[in-house]
Amino acid sequence: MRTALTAFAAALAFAAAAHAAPQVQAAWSRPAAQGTTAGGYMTLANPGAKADSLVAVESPFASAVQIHQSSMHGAMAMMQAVTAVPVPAGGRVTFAPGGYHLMFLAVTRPLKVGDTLPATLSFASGAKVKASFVVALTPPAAPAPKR
Ligand SMILES: [Cu+2]
Repeated sequence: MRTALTAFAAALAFAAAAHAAPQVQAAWSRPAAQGTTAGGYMTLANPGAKADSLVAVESPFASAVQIHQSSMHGAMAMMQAVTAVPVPAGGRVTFAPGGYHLMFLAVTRPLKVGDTLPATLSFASGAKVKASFVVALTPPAAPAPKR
């Protein structure tokens, strides 16, 4: 009984937290050999009325996950780790090659096209959002109107 009540309370808390939590859309990663680094790309949407920031990412299939930002310095592409990515209220942020991206460090298994890579995204608001990164060679197509 106690366990059931605890689970119920947890479900309520989750529902409340999920209400305005940021959403992860079109998450994908690229194929990678075991032990190497895989990039992670997605769109973060914030349906809430308050700005939020992505501050951490964890995946059971990576020894660590870093948040990076790529930029061009003259003709050289550079990337650096960032500690937070702001997601404006009612806005969205795209993670894509050449811009913000996740780095799944030392993946614990080979990533092949069609695999999914689960991850948990933590936000400054305290929201924790689960996502599945689909391993693919190209970004997932925009969702078709009737599917
Ligand atoms: Cu990077």
